[in-house]
Amino acid sequence: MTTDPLVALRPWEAPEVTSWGRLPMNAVDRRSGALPLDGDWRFQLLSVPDAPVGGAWSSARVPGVWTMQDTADLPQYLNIRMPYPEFPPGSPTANPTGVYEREVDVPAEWAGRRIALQVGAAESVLLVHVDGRPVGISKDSHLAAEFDLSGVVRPGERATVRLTVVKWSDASHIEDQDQWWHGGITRSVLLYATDPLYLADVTVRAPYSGELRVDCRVRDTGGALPEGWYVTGELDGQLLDQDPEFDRANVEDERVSDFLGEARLLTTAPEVRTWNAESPELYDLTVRLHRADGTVADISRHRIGFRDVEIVGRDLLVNGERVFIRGVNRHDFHPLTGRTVSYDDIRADLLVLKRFGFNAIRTAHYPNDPTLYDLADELGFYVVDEADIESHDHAHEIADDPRYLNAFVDRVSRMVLRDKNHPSVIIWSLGNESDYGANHDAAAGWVRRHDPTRPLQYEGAAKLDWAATDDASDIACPMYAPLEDCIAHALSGEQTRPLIQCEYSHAMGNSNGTLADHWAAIEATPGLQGGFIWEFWDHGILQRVSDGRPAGRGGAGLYDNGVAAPGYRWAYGGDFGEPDHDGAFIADGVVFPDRKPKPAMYEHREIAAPLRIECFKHEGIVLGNHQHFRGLNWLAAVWELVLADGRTLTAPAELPDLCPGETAAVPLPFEVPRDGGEAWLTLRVTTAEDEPWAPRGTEVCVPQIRLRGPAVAADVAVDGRVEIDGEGRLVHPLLTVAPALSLWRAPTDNDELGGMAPRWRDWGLDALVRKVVSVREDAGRVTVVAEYAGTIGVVRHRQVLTAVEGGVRVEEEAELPEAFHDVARVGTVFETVAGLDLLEWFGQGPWESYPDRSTGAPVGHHSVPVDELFTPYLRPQESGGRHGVRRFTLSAPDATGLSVALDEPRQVSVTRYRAEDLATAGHHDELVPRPGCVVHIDAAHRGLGTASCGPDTFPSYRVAPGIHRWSWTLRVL
Ligand code: IPT
Repeated sequence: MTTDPLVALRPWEAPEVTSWGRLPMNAVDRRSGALPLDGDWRFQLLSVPDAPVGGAWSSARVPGVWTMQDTADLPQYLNIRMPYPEFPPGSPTANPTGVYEREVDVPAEWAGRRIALQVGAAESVLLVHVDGRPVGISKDSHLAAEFDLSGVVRPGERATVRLTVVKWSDASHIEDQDQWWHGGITRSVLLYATDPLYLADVTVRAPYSGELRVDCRVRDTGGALPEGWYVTGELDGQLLDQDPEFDRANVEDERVSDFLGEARLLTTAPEVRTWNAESPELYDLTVRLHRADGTVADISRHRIGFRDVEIVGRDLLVNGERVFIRGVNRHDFHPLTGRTVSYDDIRADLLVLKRFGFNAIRTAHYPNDPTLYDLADELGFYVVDEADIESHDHAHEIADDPRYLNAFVDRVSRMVLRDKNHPSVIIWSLGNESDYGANHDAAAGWVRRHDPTRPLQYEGAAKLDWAATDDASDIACPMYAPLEDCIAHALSGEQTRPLIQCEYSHAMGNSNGTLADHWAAIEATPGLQGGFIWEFWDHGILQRVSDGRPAGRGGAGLYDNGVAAPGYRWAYGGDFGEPDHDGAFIADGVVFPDRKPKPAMYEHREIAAPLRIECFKHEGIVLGNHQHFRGLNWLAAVWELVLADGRTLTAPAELPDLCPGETAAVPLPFEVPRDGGEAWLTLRVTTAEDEPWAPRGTEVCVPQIRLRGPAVAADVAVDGRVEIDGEGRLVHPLLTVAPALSLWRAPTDNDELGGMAPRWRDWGLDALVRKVVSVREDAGRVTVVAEYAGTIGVVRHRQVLTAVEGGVRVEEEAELPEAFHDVARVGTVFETVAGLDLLEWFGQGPWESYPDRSTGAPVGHHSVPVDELFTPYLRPQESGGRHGVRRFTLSAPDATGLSVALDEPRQVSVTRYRAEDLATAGHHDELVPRPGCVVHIDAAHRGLGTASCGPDTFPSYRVAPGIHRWSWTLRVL
């Protein structure tokens, strides 16, 4: 039996115990001037929390999870299910427990000062000992815990700090988020000292009006406050006023002042520069606590922003404006360190988000690293700050379990106390996927009293009735709601509060179909204001293939462009040998694990474009400013006239001076040549100057409008021969596999989880059996009729091959019986000889696009090496498609090769992989590229949708049965 009182308490199975000896949370940032304790600590991993600590130490990096370092306990991915069967508050007997220890030399100059230890974050139970003495306990894995060590350590001497971290606990049941399970200390540890008289908290109210109020709470370790103390504040160098009323009430009445130690500072910022996500104007606020002689006892520095957030009717208003929330859900994630992220990591995340048009972040599903909020203030994001509560597997039991009441209120209140001064935080969230119960109402009550300046949201409450007015949510914030339901609600006349989806457009694999349709509806429907895409990251962990271990920090640089270096791969659920896991569902972000943006990001960027081409009228091109607060002077642009004949003409663009919401016509910058066929006008919009989030010249959006439709050019039939083999297949010197009918694609994650792919396999779409019915040859033309048999019927396919000038024209017709009512594609597939490594096309691009995700890909003349066309989604799947392709060439460096002209804009893909190559690989590193090209030309291609978690694509993007016709002409270059 252990004699350690902290261990003997078994706090890991006591939900009522949320902390012991922990200091109250506050908004005074102690990071600067502190003694950092990050680095290598002595470490041992116990198999159970009450095992004796032995003499065998290894070392572990702090901050860092031990699951990504060299220990026996590896990451495990499970979404909803807990990794063990014990009911809350129980935990499994086998319970990895990390013991971290190190010596700390307490500075001699700290004599007489108050000394505190801050542990940035530890999951899931932290026990603190100093020199063998129990100091404190903390739970709440994503917020800091502070402990007063004043009476425990001696300045000028060395102390031994031991941090014991128990992995599984009662708290794990309310930290059941959809992410990797890890264990360890994930944020920095530090020691700091203050005067015995110190600023215990600072609360800033900085409304749009500029009337600043700063409430300060002072403490004295001696107990009663000394006579004569006072607080001053400075806003950008200007002294703040004391609130005389307030001071008198607190200072003159001995009892009140001794206990409360409160002071209030006031000012009105003249000509206030207000904060919003487009122009995040910040002010420096410095609060000083003075001793009676005027000397400074403590300082607290803040960067504050003046802004209002309120709900009026059913609109969420920022500074009076109904802003659109173009949000994303963000975890603290890194492929080498798990949940430990640096300032640079976070900044890089936010720069990518800004560059792709996002203006909001939901800190899914816990308070993120404190730096996130500093940077969101600085770069401009609206933040939904979410408490660390997700009880998914046992949601119903826990929501009303009084043993967890304290934990709910504790977690929500500590988040609010930490983050309340950030202008970026516009909404509090009670957590995620935890049903709805009295524990939520208790936490909601606390927030609403403590911070009436911000709305509160909780999906679990609002989902019961979007129109309710008496629950724990001020916002209807559903997840993955069908668009038609959202529109119907907004039009119903019943709407009582803003509708902003907390999660939508699930970004797993090749996804985010119908995003543009969503936004067209949001922008057109009062009452709808946006949502948060699920999610930012693909949480792939860099893993050594040889021994299956996480690469850890040693993996730095071993990836590029979304792909892991040879010998490594992006691990997802199951890859660490977890007996129970949820596979690739962890890879559902808009960026790869190395933060490389997926093609869907370009779609988002265009949908969020600040400047748009509205239409083309006789007076010119109508441009519109779609921002809420900013003019257009931060943008520069160039016009492009794209002509089907291959020309792209450019002209400088003068952008009109438009206020938000305004439109103006500008003259068409080109004389459009009469010849040249189809014509498109593109505006390439870039940053005019350096922005805090992008250097000058960074592309912001590429709006486009069609000026002229295509001219119809008929192929001229010539006398010639089309060669076919005995099976009626085209024989061509540049093709290694003749053109055949294809109805299948390598299932996307949406196809698999949405149920389409299993159906397609049942139907035999992946292995259609071709049988020639007839071959008829006459004067330079061959007609081949074949049947492609699946298990549910036969698709009749006719190919008419005609010799035309320079090549062969292929006219095709496929007749899909009713049973084939929702197939992946209807089109042609063929393979080319090796060496044709460059694709050039006229159509949408340059990035990947699909029928329901093609808004962000402008029509143009694009050119991309074949190897770069493919998108390396973590679990290989259909990828690399290009929408609206009119013609393309595939060529070798010596310009030999082939060209294909299509009858209409079609979905085309050129990759190194057959659909079955992709469908049978679990990871990208298992793929063996084929030397030639696998080319698909589709008459119809199913949209991507988001059915891996949420709505499927719309019926209009599905492939209907019946007759499909398409044609194309193949020529040798
Ligand atoms: C929803 C979760 O909130 C989120 O954490 C993630 O799991 C997402 O789904 C899917 O990737 S919950 C789901 C049951 C709708």
